Amino acid sequence: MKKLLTLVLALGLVLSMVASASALTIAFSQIGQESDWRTANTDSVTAAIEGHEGWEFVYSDGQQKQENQIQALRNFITQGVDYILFTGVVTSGWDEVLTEVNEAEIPLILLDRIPDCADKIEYKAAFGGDFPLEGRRQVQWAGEYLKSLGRDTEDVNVVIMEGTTGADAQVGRTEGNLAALADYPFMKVVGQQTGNFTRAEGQALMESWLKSIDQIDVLIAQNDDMALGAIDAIKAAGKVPGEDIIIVGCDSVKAAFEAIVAGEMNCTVECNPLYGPFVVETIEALEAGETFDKTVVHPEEGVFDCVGGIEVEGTTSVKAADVIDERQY
Ligand code: GYE
Repeated sequence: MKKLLTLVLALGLVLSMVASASALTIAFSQIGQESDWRTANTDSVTAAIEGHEGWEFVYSDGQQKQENQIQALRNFITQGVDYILFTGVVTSGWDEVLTEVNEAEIPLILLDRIPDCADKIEYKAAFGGDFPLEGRRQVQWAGEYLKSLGRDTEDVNVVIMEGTTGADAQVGRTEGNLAALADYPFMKVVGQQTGNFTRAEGQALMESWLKSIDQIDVLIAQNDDMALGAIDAIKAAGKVPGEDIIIVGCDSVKAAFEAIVAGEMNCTVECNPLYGPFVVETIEALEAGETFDKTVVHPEEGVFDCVGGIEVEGTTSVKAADVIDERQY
């Protein structure tokens, strides 16, 4: 009897050790809920972690405020979580709090918008879009499409609707937009302002541009939500989106595919938000003792449009109508 009891106790101890070895608390400081991209990103990470046996997910929505995110990171430290996933609403101002994360020795994984202090802090892995490339592809698509229409002999007026000022995705895409414009001298920038990555602000900005700028031929919107908001403003002004104004978005969310198929939008450059599988694989590998270098891993991204076959840097566009059914977000 005594032997049996010892055996049962020993077995219990082993089982609890196994359970605690795989039990992890993973915290995510997310930016907010500004776009369809963000929703897909949050859903992907949440599902992947919550679906993993033994892993607990702690989520914090920063509601677009840096101070909320700083508070969330400090709370994660106090709670003693096992991993922190972080994307910052803007690029600068994270040095102090991320140093605190390092001092607490909580492994940090950078996602999406990478902070500008990345080279000064410790992190285990980083994963996010190649924003300058996405920005170049937006302009290259518009330039090549205009050429295919024979419109490279006239002046073409372009407006650039930027994302949240100071966000990595805005900084990188703007840099890419402007760099690529140098190759298309017939494209002239007549407006450049932020629409804050939201549908409502994209609509309001387009409304004001349509009132103040005589001729707008192309809209480069740094995300699809702003492009979709702008479409409403263009329609309200009695113009035909996708025809009177060529519209290029970014992200490749399902709603943009629908707008392209409906003829109201022309192109969307992909920025893949489905980070869940990457996060799980990375944490599993880190737990198994693997290490990664500090370069940012970029997801594979394409370009989807109204015609297909337009050559941009590193890829050829695919007609959105042909692949809309496979779209996951
Ligand atoms: O493109 C936009 C979102 O940081 C890549 O943020 C992300 C961007 C994305 O609001 O829709």
